[in-house]
Amino acid sequence: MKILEDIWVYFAQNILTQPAYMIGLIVFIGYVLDKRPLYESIAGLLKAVIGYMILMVGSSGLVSAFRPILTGLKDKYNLRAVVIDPYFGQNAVTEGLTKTFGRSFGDVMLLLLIAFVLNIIFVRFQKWTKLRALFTTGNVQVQQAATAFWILLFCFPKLGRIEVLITMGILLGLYWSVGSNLTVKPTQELTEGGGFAIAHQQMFGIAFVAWLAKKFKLKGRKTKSLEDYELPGFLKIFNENMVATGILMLFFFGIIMLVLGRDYFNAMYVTTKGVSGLAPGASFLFYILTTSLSFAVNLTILQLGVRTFVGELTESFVGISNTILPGSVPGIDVAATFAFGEQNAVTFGFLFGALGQFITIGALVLFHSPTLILAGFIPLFFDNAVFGVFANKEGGAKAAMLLPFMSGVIQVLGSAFIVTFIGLAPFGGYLGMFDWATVWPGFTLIMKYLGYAGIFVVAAILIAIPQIQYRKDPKGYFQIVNDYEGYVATHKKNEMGGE
Ligand code: ASC
Repeated sequence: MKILEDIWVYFAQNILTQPAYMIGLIVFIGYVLDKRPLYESIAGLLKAVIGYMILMVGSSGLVSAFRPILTGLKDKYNLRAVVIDPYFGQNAVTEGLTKTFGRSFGDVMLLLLIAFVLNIIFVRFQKWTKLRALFTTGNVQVQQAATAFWILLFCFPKLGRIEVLITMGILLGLYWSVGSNLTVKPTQELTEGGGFAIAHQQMFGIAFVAWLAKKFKLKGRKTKSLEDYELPGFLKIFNENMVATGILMLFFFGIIMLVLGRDYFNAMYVTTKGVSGLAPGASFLFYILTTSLSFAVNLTILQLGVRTFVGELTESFVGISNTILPGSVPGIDVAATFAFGEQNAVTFGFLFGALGQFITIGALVLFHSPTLILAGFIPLFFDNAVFGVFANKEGGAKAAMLLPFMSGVIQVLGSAFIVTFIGLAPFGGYLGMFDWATVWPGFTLIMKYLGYAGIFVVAAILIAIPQIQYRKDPKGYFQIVNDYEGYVATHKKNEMGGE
């Protein structure tokens, strides 16, 4: 037994929670099942791992450069506020658990095992469950497990270790399977049959945005997408994505950096021992310029990483979906969507989401909210910029501005409510991603007020969702993953016939 447990912990720590190796392993297994030669399977594994590592360079470059700028206001003005960011959320939970509940959650690896096995079983028995996606993004699972643990203890303080583990295993396992399954259609449409779904923190959000964006399409008229705007005169330079991103971010972060002031970045230089921040005597102007332009640099790196591994993943997954898990797709990090769709939608989504968040934060101050929220970079970029991409694809330019804006408002309000309700506010952080500011507060209310019956209600809601999706389009439901071109052909015909 002990040896099995050791093997599992080793696997969970080094592969399951490290998406680069997880994706690499899936690619390898896929190729082996597809009877490719071993050398080709190993080459595929390496390319996928390297691609994912490139993505992480871009994504962590963005996060490490821009997170301190957004949270700087908290340090500078000594604010007591909750930062909405998954890492702040995780730290807050870890710190608060012992102080509030006198407990800690040491069973993450076991939980991931339960959820992973459940997810595979659900997909394997998709004839009944109607679930099609395999969740592979272990890093966010760990963050979500921490928050879910707090929520469960808040609702049911008396639950023992085993009961918590079972309840969480079922609820999170369902949320991961059902959520990523919800993204199958919008992601297939965005990537034109890319062969993957999203496994992240805004899966319900993506399905909702894609659905709502479609309503922006005017019947019988062509809806303008961001790429359809030919800008006149000097504005033409905004048609080039890198230039547009560079200028807009320079403006956006330039203002915040000026407000924070030179001293803040000089102090950062000292505390980080020169790793980041501004060296004494160096030019502040060029520091702002370099930092802001690095947004476009890191975004480009991130996209290169996605392009490197997604091709391998799609090709190799055929081996898995032809053999052990028919009709399935891998659910992967949401950053993968940045390599698809209209590039300016990323920037627009980010900026309009930020506008929504800032205005709402202003309203919290104005109305003396008991909890103040501070914008975090990860929800702004990995929720709202993504919503911009999906909204632009499904509903055009207006949707790409309005929906991320609304998301910004909701992220702040939903997080302010839940973090106050569950008593996490004093610890200064909350996960804050879209689903955790909407769906999970809803689940929390159900469980808090219905008691144990609430657990069954939440599970029943989750189980029902894929059934409803399936009933809307029984023919296309599996075809969209098994044969995307066939799916497009039949649906085009139906649409034309229906008009
Ligand atoms: C998150 C989180 C990250 C990023 C990353 C995006 O929610 O915790 O590190 O988004 O997954 O690529």
